Amino acid sequence: GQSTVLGYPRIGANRELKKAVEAYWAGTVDAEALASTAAGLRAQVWRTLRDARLDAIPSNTFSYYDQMLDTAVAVGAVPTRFSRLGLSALDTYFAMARGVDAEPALELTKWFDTNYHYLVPEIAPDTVFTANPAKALDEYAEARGLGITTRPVFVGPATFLLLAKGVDPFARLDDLVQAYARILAELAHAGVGWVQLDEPAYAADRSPAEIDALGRAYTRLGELTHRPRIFVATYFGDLGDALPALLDTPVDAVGLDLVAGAGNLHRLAAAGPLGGKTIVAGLVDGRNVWRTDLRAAVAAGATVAGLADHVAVSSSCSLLHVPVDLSAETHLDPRLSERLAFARQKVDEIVLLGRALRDGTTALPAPLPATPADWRHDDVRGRPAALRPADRQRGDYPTWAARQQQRLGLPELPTTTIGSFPQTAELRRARAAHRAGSLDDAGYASRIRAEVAQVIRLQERLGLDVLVHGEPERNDMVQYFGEQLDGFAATRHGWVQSYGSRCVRPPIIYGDVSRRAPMTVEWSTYAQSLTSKPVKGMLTGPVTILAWSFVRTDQPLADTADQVALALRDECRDLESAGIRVIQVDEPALRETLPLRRADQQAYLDWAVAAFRLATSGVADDTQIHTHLCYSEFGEVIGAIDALDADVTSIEASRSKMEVLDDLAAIGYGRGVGPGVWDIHSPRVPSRDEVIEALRRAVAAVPARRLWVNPDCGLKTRGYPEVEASLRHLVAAAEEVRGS
Ligand code: THG
Ligand code: ZN
Repeated sequence: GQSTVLGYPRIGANRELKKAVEAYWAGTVDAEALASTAAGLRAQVWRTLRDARLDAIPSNTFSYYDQMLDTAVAVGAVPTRFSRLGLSALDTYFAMARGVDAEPALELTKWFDTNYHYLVPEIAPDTVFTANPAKALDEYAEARGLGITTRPVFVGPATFLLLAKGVDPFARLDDLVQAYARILAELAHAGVGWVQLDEPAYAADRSPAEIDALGRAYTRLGELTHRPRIFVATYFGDLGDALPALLDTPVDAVGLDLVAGAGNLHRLAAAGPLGGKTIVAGLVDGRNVWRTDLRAAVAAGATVAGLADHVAVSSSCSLLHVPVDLSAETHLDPRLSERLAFARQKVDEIVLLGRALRDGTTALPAPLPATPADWRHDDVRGRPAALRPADRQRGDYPTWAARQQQRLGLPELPTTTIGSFPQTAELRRARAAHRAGSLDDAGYASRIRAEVAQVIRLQERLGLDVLVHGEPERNDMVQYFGEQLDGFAATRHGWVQSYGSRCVRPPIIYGDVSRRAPMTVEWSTYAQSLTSKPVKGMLTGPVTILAWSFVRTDQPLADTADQVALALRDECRDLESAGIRVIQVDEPALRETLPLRRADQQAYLDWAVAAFRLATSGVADDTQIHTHLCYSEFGEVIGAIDALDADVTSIEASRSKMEVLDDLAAIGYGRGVGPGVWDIHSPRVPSRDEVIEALRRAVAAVPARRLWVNPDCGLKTRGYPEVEASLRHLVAAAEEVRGS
């Protein structure tokens, strides 16, 4: 079998792309310097893949910001609101990605169930699709110049439109396919032998009409006489009925995710003769960091070989979703690193698998020995089994709400914030100095305490009712807990692109999770010691901790979630004993982790809700539990939000004009709710009158005794001047509406 990958990280081993792009935005390097850094990064990737002896190498997987945006530009889908700005091609591109004064950016949203975010193309009825393959052609030529033949990659036309917004974009598929046909002709003209078109949207539920349209689109493209060979890549799950539809078209290769979509193998077996097509078997997990069980993978590859005339081996999806190179992680426990594979190591696995399938004699490394005994914590493993339903259950809401109110003595429409306060440059410097060892533990702690004290004073001065400590000690809301829990490992360089130039460094959950010591109690109690107002304890929930980590695959997610939940349950109890009366457990990832297929969603929601309840139900009735969700379109998860059993839920609402309150009312949600009255995603300061208007709308939808007043989300990305002004207006508005 041939070997290939569907895509490779583009950020560089040391996030060189992030630094270059941000420097260009800041005006400290020009377009030429940016272009030359980018070319260097591309050359590095191609050479790496060639030197690893990968047979087929992708190109056009580089992007200054996002591959959906690149495809939008390639098909001429640049909204007139950007093209009319009269900027250079590069600045028009960045205007679409980030907005400019006069024009907000394209919407950013999650790429399927991954942690990557793409820009949503805007397709208007009058959008004229054109063929602009310049970027792909340039990269192809650039690689040829290095002696490397590549396969340009684009998002496929069906997925592109299914993810776009506008008036029924998918109805424009025929028009769009015309533009792809012209792109393919130009590629063929330049000598391109293969092109890859990605259609991950078909791993989610699709209507028969959408599946027919996929078949029609690729029949049309496959029948072109002047084209490269076409490889349609699918990933993130089972294709279901879309698989036979795709196999029925005259494309040359079809890629299947055999990691997230084990059912694809059965479908393939049922499909009958494949007419000479190559099946590209995605056998190496592109979304997690574990070494592949190569013997099992070879067996699956051999099954595919028995069904198809030609088999190639690849990653299950683009390697964009894993860190670049494990060899940079020199500090990890060797018993852990020998179990890991990042993008670079996955390429070696794929090459080995390709050889093994071709000649059948390649010696494969032995499977790993059993997990080290000290990664097991029998006390932790025993706890979930000993749990009873009562351990995930609080008392009777109306009774406990009254007791909480008695203890907290809050006014009607209590004001609060979501938890984080601005992370100043000085704070970041202190954290970096502490990490580097030039600031000792005591010096760092006193720096953090000073910050907490300042944040408490500010909130008292503003007159907020429930205060927060501001989270100055946290880099990231998952990383922070990962660093303190057993069973988690942190990487030093394991960056993964989240969106644009922004990256995250997800921790790795490799063993049984347990809490060595209290994680947040010191900071929360210090903050509480400075004020008589209640200070909220701040924790990240079990679902979000799992969603933003690389998770072990040797036990069900539900079990790992319960282990994390038990650690948080102990933390909640410790906060409570230390005098903290309100605890917020954030679950911003609850909705984004929802499985793509409806058939899998209930099982997920069941364990997700159960884990949250396990984390939060160990406290006394008069300790108030809050949760925060970073969005307002609940869709399938709205029932689960009610089932979380939190006393107060804060949500994003300002952009949707409080409509979310009607959605909550419709399902009979009857507890506290804090609809955000200030859109913190924008640097604008809302006026007092604007906040009053938002509050009046909220009061019309929810009885005032259940309403809280807060911003949409945490304040860590904002600056102090705007935070202070906005919170002043927020408090004044609450006072005004309380009185009326
Ligand atoms: N933490 C983690 N995952 C996440 C989020 C998070 N996934 C979804 C969402 N939030 C993504 N949002 C962001 C927002 C900001 C940044 C990254 C993802 C960011 N990163 C810094 C950068 O790239 O410069 C690096 C931060 C650091 O030094 O740790 O700004 O909140 N886990
Ligand atoms: Zn939020």
